Amino acid sequence: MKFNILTLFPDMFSAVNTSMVGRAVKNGLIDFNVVNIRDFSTDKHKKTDDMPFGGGQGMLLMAQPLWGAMDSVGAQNKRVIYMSPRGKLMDQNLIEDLAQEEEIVILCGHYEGVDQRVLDYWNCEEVSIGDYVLTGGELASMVMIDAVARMIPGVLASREAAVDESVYSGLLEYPQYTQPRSFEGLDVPEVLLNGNHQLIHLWKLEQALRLTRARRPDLFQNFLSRRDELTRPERKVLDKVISEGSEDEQGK
Ligand code: 6GU
Repeated sequence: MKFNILTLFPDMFSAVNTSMVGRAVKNGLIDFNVVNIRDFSTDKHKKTDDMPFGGGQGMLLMAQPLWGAMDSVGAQNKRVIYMSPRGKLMDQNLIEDLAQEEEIVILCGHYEGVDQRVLDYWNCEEVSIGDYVLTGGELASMVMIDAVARMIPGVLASREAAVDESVYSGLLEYPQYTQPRSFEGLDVPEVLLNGNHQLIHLWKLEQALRLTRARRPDLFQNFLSRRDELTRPERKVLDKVISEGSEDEQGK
Protein backbone atom coordinates (compact mmCIF):
# COMPACT_ATOMS: atom_id res chain seq x y z
CA MET A 1 0.00 0.00 0.00
CA LYS A 2 1.28 3.45 -0.94
CA PHE A 3 0.74 6.54 1.22
CA ASN A 4 1.11 9.88 -0.57
CA ILE A 5 1.46 12.53 2.13
CA LEU A 6 1.08 16.22 1.37
CA THR A 7 2.65 18.35 4.12
CA LEU A 8 4.51 21.56 4.88
CA PHE A 9 6.70 19.59 7.33
CA PRO A 10 8.09 16.60 5.40
CA ASP A 11 10.90 16.06 7.94
CA MET A 12 8.38 14.99 10.57
CA PHE A 13 7.78 11.79 8.60
CA SER A 14 11.25 10.40 9.31
CA ALA A 15 9.49 8.92 12.36
CA VAL A 16 7.57 6.42 10.22
CA ASN A 17 10.77 4.79 9.00
CA THR A 18 11.48 3.35 12.41
CA SER A 19 9.65 0.66 14.39
CA MET A 20 7.09 -1.76 12.94
CA VAL A 21 6.12 0.52 10.09
CA GLY A 22 9.77 0.94 9.12
CA ARG A 23 10.13 -2.84 8.90
CA ALA A 24 7.06 -2.98 6.63
CA VAL A 25 8.69 -0.39 4.34
CA LYS A 26 11.91 -2.45 4.16
CA ASN A 27 9.85 -5.55 3.35
CA GLY A 28 8.11 -3.68 0.52
CA LEU A 29 4.67 -3.99 2.09
CA ILE A 30 4.17 -0.25 2.34
CA ASP A 31 5.62 2.73 0.55
CA PHE A 32 5.73 6.44 1.39
CA ASN A 33 5.78 9.39 -0.94
CA VAL A 34 6.17 12.52 1.19
CA VAL A 35 5.44 15.66 -0.83
CA ASN A 36 6.39 19.16 0.35
CA ILE A 37 3.44 21.40 -0.50
CA ARG A 38 5.79 24.41 -0.58
CA ASP A 39 7.61 22.96 -3.61
CA PHE A 40 4.46 23.59 -5.66
CA SER A 41 4.03 27.25 -4.79
CA THR A 42 4.43 29.44 -7.88
CA ASP A 43 4.86 32.50 -5.66
CA LYS A 44 8.33 34.09 -5.77
CA HIS A 45 8.63 33.70 -2.00
CA LYS A 46 7.16 30.17 -2.03
CA LYS A 47 4.18 31.43 -0.06
CA THR A 48 1.61 28.77 0.88
CA ASP A 49 -0.85 30.62 3.15
CA ASP A 50 -2.96 33.75 3.20
CA MET A 51 -5.70 35.49 5.21
CA PRO A 52 -9.30 34.22 4.98
CA PHE A 53 -11.79 36.26 2.91
CA GLY A 54 -14.48 37.74 5.14
CA GLY A 55 -12.11 37.89 8.07
CA GLY A 56 -11.46 35.41 10.83
CA GLN A 57 -8.67 33.90 12.85
CA GLY A 58 -5.30 32.95 11.42
CA MET A 59 -4.15 31.90 7.97
CA LEU A 60 -5.36 29.34 5.43
CA LEU A 61 -3.46 27.04 3.11
CA MET A 62 -3.95 28.45 -0.39
CA ALA A 63 -5.50 26.51 -3.24
CA GLN A 64 -2.67 27.04 -5.76
CA PRO A 65 0.19 25.07 -4.13
CA LEU A 66 -2.25 22.35 -3.04
CA TRP A 67 -3.57 21.97 -6.60
CA GLY A 68 -0.01 21.34 -7.82
CA ALA A 69 0.74 18.91 -5.00
CA MET A 70 -2.53 16.99 -5.57
CA ASP A 71 -1.87 16.80 -9.32
CA SER A 72 1.68 15.53 -8.74
CA VAL A 73 0.41 12.44 -6.89
CA GLY A 74 -2.51 11.75 -9.26
CA ALA A 75 -5.05 12.52 -6.54
CA GLN A 76 -7.84 12.71 -9.14
CA ASN A 77 -8.23 8.91 -9.13
CA LYS A 78 -7.38 8.20 -5.50
CA ARG A 79 -9.04 8.33 -2.11
CA VAL A 80 -7.98 11.61 -0.47
CA ILE A 81 -8.03 12.04 3.30
CA TYR A 82 -7.78 15.49 4.86
CA MET A 83 -6.60 15.36 8.48
CA SER A 84 -8.67 17.91 10.39
CA PRO A 85 -10.16 18.33 13.87
CA ARG A 86 -13.55 18.96 12.20
CA GLY A 87 -13.48 15.60 10.38
CA LYS A 88 -15.42 12.47 11.20
CA LEU A 89 -13.89 10.53 14.09
CA MET A 90 -11.45 7.84 13.05
CA ASP A 91 -12.27 4.34 14.30
CA GLN A 92 -11.18 0.78 13.56
CA ASN A 93 -13.87 0.41 10.87
CA LEU A 94 -12.44 3.33 8.89
CA ILE A 95 -8.92 1.97 9.41
CA GLU A 96 -9.85 -1.48 8.07
CA ASP A 97 -11.65 0.12 5.13
CA LEU A 98 -8.56 2.22 4.25
CA ALA A 99 -6.31 -0.84 4.53
CA GLN A 100 -8.16 -2.27 1.48
CA GLU A 101 -6.90 0.57 -0.75
CA GLU A 102 -3.84 0.16 -2.92
CA GLU A 103 -2.88 3.83 -2.66
CA ILE A 104 -4.23 6.83 -0.76
CA VAL A 105 -3.45 10.54 -0.51
CA ILE A 106 -3.27 12.24 2.89
CA LEU A 107 -3.41 16.02 3.17
CA CYS A 108 -2.03 17.39 6.42
CA GLY A 109 -3.62 20.72 7.25
CA HIS A 110 -2.00 23.58 9.09
CA TYR A 111 -2.84 27.08 10.22
CA GLU A 112 -6.60 27.49 10.58
CA GLY A 113 -7.44 25.23 7.65
CA VAL A 114 -7.37 25.08 3.87
CA ASP A 115 -9.27 26.88 1.12
CA GLN A 116 -12.59 25.02 0.87
CA ARG A 117 -12.27 24.76 -2.93
CA VAL A 118 -9.43 22.27 -2.43
CA LEU A 119 -11.59 20.02 -0.23
CA ASP A 120 -14.55 20.23 -2.63
CA TYR A 121 -12.70 19.76 -5.94
CA TRP A 122 -10.40 16.95 -4.76
CA ASN A 123 -13.23 15.16 -2.92
CA CYS A 124 -11.45 15.09 0.43
CA GLU A 125 -12.72 12.91 3.25
CA GLU A 126 -12.14 14.85 6.47
CA VAL A 127 -10.87 12.70 9.34
CA SER A 128 -10.16 13.61 12.98
CA ILE A 129 -8.33 11.40 15.47
CA GLY A 130 -10.11 12.75 18.56
CA ASP A 131 -11.76 15.64 20.32
CA TYR A 132 -8.71 17.79 20.93
CA VAL A 133 -6.78 20.16 18.68
CA LEU A 134 -3.27 19.57 17.32
CA THR A 135 -1.11 22.21 15.66
CA GLY A 136 -1.21 20.28 12.41
CA GLY A 137 -2.38 17.11 10.71
CA GLU A 138 1.05 15.43 10.60
CA LEU A 139 0.94 13.60 13.93
CA ALA A 140 -2.70 12.67 13.32
CA SER A 141 -1.78 11.22 9.93
CA MET A 142 0.99 9.14 11.51
CA VAL A 143 -1.52 7.73 13.98
CA MET A 144 -3.75 6.78 11.05
CA ILE A 145 -0.87 5.33 9.01
CA ASP A 146 0.30 3.19 11.94
CA ALA A 147 -3.20 1.84 12.51
CA VAL A 148 -3.73 1.13 8.78
CA ALA A 149 -0.28 -0.44 8.36
CA ARG A 150 -0.85 -3.05 11.05
CA MET A 151 -3.96 -4.25 9.19
CA ILE A 152 -2.00 -4.97 6.00
CA PRO A 153 -1.24 -8.69 5.69
CA GLY A 154 2.39 -9.45 6.57
CA VAL A 155 3.06 -6.24 8.51
CA LEU A 156 2.50 -7.85 11.90
CA ALA A 157 4.32 -11.04 12.83
CA SER A 158 1.75 -13.84 12.67
CA ARG A 159 1.77 -14.24 16.44
CA GLU A 160 0.39 -10.73 16.84
CA ALA A 161 -3.15 -11.17 15.61
CA ALA A 162 -4.43 -8.05 13.84
CA VAL A 163 -8.09 -9.04 13.95
CA ASP A 164 -9.46 -10.38 17.17
CA GLU A 165 -12.31 -12.73 16.36
CA SER A 166 -12.51 -14.09 19.88
CA VAL A 167 -15.25 -13.46 22.41
CA TYR A 168 -13.04 -10.66 23.79
CA SER A 169 -13.33 -8.52 20.64
CA GLY A 170 -15.21 -5.33 21.38
CA LEU A 171 -14.06 -5.43 25.02
CA LEU A 172 -11.09 -3.72 26.64
CA GLU A 173 -8.16 -6.00 27.37
CA TYR A 174 -8.06 -7.91 30.65
CA PRO A 175 -5.03 -7.43 32.98
CA GLN A 176 -1.98 -9.53 32.12
CA TYR A 177 1.05 -10.74 34.12
CA THR A 178 4.39 -12.33 33.37
CA GLN A 179 7.34 -13.66 35.40
CA PRO A 180 8.04 -13.60 38.28
CA ARG A 181 5.00 -14.96 40.15
CA SER A 182 5.77 -12.70 43.08
CA PHE A 183 7.44 -9.29 42.78
CA GLU A 184 7.95 -6.81 45.62
CA GLY A 185 5.28 -8.72 47.53
CA LEU A 186 2.79 -8.35 44.65
CA ASP A 187 1.40 -11.71 43.50
CA VAL A 188 0.01 -12.81 40.17
CA PRO A 189 -3.68 -13.82 40.55
CA GLU A 190 -3.77 -17.48 41.59
CA VAL A 191 -6.28 -18.54 38.91
CA LEU A 192 -3.74 -17.80 36.14
CA LEU A 193 -1.23 -20.25 37.62
CA ASN A 194 -3.45 -23.29 38.13
CA GLY A 195 -3.57 -24.50 34.52
CA ASN A 196 -7.38 -24.75 34.37
CA HIS A 197 -7.96 -23.19 30.97
CA GLN A 198 -11.73 -22.93 31.26
CA LEU A 199 -11.43 -21.17 34.64
CA ILE A 200 -8.72 -18.90 33.26
CA HIS A 201 -10.83 -18.00 30.24
CA LEU A 202 -13.84 -17.14 32.41
CA TRP A 203 -11.64 -15.05 34.75
CA LYS A 204 -10.23 -13.09 31.78
CA LEU A 205 -13.72 -12.55 30.41
CA GLU A 206 -14.99 -11.29 33.75
CA GLN A 207 -12.05 -8.87 34.08
CA ALA A 208 -12.54 -7.60 30.52
CA LEU A 209 -16.27 -7.10 31.13
CA ARG A 210 -15.73 -5.19 34.39
CA LEU A 211 -13.07 -2.94 32.91
CA THR A 212 -15.15 -2.26 29.80
CA ARG A 213 -18.26 -1.41 31.78
CA ALA A 214 -16.31 0.97 34.05
CA ARG A 215 -14.32 2.76 31.37
CA ARG A 216 -16.37 2.39 28.19
CA PRO A 217 -20.07 1.87 28.95
CA ASP A 218 -20.78 2.43 25.23
CA LEU A 219 -18.70 -0.63 24.27
CA PHE A 220 -20.24 -2.62 27.11
CA GLN A 221 -23.76 -1.87 25.82
CA ASN A 222 -22.77 -3.01 22.32
CA PHE A 223 -21.38 -6.22 23.76
CA LEU A 224 -24.71 -7.05 25.39
CA SER A 225 -26.25 -7.51 21.94
CA ARG A 226 -23.83 -10.40 21.34
CA ARG A 227 -25.11 -12.33 24.35
CA ASP A 228 -26.39 -15.26 22.26
CA GLU A 229 -22.89 -15.85 20.82
CA LEU A 230 -21.69 -16.76 24.31
CA THR A 231 -21.41 -20.23 25.80
CA ARG A 232 -23.51 -21.00 28.90
CA PRO A 233 -20.58 -20.46 31.34
CA GLU A 234 -19.69 -17.21 29.55
CA ARG A 235 -23.31 -16.05 29.84
CA LYS A 236 -23.22 -16.79 33.56
CA VAL A 237 -20.16 -14.56 33.92
CA LEU A 238 -21.88 -11.78 31.96
CA ASP A 239 -25.02 -12.05 34.10
CA LYS A 240 -22.95 -11.93 37.28
CA VAL A 241 -21.12 -8.79 36.12
CA ILE A 242 -24.43 -7.15 35.12
CA SER A 243 -26.16 -8.04 38.41
CA GLU A 244 -23.29 -6.79 40.57
CA GLY A 245 -23.63 -3.28 39.16
CA SER A 246 -20.82 -0.81 38.54
CA GLU A 247 -20.36 0.45 42.12
CA ASP A 248 -16.80 1.21 43.23
CA GLU A 249 -15.15 0.13 40.00
CA GLN A 250 -11.86 1.59 38.88
CA GLY A 251 -12.78 3.59 35.85
CA LYS A 252 -9.25 4.95 36.06
CL1 6GU B 1 -6.68 15.15 12.09
N1 6GU B 1 -5.75 17.47 12.91
C1 6GU B 1 -5.56 18.42 13.83
N2 6GU B 1 -4.89 19.53 13.50
N3 6GU B 1 -6.00 18.33 15.07
C2 6GU B 1 -6.66 17.21 15.37
C3 6GU B 1 -6.90 16.19 14.48
C4 6GU B 1 -6.42 16.34 13.22
N4 6GU B 1 -7.59 15.21 15.08
C5 6GU B 1 -7.78 15.64 16.32
N5 6GU B 1 -7.22 16.83 16.51
